[in-house]
Amino acid sequence: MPGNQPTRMIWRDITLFDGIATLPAPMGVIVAGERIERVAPMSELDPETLAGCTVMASGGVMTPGLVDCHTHLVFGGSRADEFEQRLEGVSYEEIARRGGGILSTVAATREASEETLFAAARPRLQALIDEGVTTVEIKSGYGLSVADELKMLRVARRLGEALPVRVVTTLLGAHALPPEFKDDSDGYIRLVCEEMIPAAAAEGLADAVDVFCETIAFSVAQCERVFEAAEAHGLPIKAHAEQLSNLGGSAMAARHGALSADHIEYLDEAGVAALREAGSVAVLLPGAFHTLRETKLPPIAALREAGVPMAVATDANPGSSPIFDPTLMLNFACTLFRLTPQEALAGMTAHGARALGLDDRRFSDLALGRIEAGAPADLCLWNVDTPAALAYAVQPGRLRQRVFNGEVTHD
Ligand code: DI6
Ligand code: FE
Repeated sequence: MPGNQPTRMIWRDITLFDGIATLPAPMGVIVAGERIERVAPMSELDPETLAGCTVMASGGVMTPGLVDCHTHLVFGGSRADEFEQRLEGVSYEEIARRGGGILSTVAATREASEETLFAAARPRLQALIDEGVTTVEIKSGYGLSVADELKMLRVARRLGEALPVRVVTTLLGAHALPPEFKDDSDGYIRLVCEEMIPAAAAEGLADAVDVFCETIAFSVAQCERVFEAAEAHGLPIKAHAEQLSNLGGSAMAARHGALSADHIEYLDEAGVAALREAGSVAVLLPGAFHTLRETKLPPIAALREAGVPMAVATDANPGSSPIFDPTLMLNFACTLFRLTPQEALAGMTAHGARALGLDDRRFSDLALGRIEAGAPADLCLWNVDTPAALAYAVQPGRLRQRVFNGEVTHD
């Protein structure tokens, strides 16, 4: 081998969705080591260049590795019993009032050891990986005490060490009010601000801080206190907002420079404008919309018109979105929310990365979610004819090759 240059790999004659758009020509993608070295039409690659590369595949559709920017993959227990109750007509809210819902997962998560949580989450994450995910965000939020939130975040970090996937962690201490603070939600917010965030920051366990801004969770003012504490520790912020009602949580989050506002079925014009001005991402979660049989659609046309980037994620969690299938979300985003297949794909690649602050050099030296020279080689090759076909058919098992950080993990 000449010198100590890394072995080059080429995917040739492929149809390329680069994270934003589909490139029409038969394309070539060359990977050297952990990075993408070159992306070019086949006609521009001379014989000498081609001779220096190992052909990994010829033909097929290539996309960036999928980015699932919103999950709650680490949790104890199951809520299959509540699913049955809901089918019998008991509402999500009524189940919550009976002490079920999020709080039933909190009880099971507190009970579980780190080992148990890890063992339960691993196959969920493996399912995402096997369908093309190379970057995943994992939230805490079912511990709701300093020790149990840190336990969840530690499990999330360990998952990223054990499996070939980038894990981004988010502290969601302000997810629900734990029973021991039943009549003192301000007291709980103080705990989040004064103990939980500092502890997570000190141990380097959280990459961002999230809140649930909703009538059944925390007020705009309480969420703002959480954001101020996050800022004091240099942590970026995001919000579950406008999921069940319009409180203005997204606009407040945008004023604080939020990476994203997530759910946003009830987002109004002012909220759309605030996201646009802040450059925040609108994260769409069609799995929760589907599971809760929502009827209020997020303001897709207004977001599109304003140029707000739209991400798509699974929201994988035991209650409102027990769905561990990223390509199904591409289909749901189109079928339920009327995104174009290209928009849905951008939502699970370039814009998903942006919702995590990983699309540019603001928070890291990665440029994830795109296929371009210099970016980490996180790639998926699919057995489909066109990128749109990935969203069109609901058909697991079409992943032909998966490359994570320059390593072929699936072939
Ligand atoms: N919104 C949701 O849809 C999930 N969390 C949130 O803030 C629900 C999580 C659950 O039901 O366990
Ligand atoms: Fe969520």
